[in-house]
Amino acid sequence: MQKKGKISRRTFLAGAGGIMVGIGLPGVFVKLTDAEQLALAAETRRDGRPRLPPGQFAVKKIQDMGGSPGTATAGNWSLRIYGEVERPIVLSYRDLLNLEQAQITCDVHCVTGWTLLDSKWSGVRLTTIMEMVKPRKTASFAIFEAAAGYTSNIPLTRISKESVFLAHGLFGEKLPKAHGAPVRILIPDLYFYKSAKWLEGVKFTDRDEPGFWETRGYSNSADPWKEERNH
Ligand SMILES: Nc1nc2c(c(=O)[nH]1)N[C@H]1C(S)=C(S)[C@@H](COP(=O)(O)O)O[C@H]1N2
Ligand SMILES: [Mo]
Repeated sequence: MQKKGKISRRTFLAGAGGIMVGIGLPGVFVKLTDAEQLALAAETRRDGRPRLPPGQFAVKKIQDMGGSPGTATAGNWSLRIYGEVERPIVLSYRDLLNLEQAQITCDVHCVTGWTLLDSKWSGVRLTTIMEMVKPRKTASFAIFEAAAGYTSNIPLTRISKESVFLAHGLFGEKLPKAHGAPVRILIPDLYFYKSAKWLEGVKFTDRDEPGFWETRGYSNSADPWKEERNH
């Protein structure tokens, strides 16, 4: 199974390679005009990094990258938050909506090359959840568990936790099923495979647990500005 995943992904990458025709991709790219691309190339983020990471191209519409959706609806979804924490909890969708809500406008970067600029998400910050469950000092990683066994992992000390969201809204609407409804994780500054759709659990751990793509040839650290695509 692992081998199969790796190969199909590589074939997929080859199909998307640089030329932006979108062959082999589930969606069709809506590209920027030449003028927009020039302006974008000159843009710098607040943190001083270029707006567009190396080797990426900007698109105007989010791509549906597929995956195995969960069967949960808002009515029966629950999220287990556990592991190296003082107070493990299980949240319903309603519980999540009753927590402090936040919005973020950010860019997301798929390892296959597309970058969606200015995507608008709503949800709950991971830090809000962390205040509730109180991770122990030993908790250095968060593992995101999604439907059908998909997982992703992040180190809690080396990334900006404030921008990590449990997202339930996209562009002012309920998050569509294809993009991870009822709730997905959003980690804007790492390649988008870290942003697990159809989220079911968040586990805090003292040891790293490389996730679905991280164990199939993709980078564990996944920094788009360092082009950490493969390992
Ligand atoms: N559960 C789950 N989450 C997932 C995936 C997946 O296959 N299953 N694919 C990842 C990858 S590789 C990408 S690029 C993004 C795509 O999200 P999108 O379909 O909303 O664009 O979701 C990520 N999260
Ligand atoms: Mo991806």
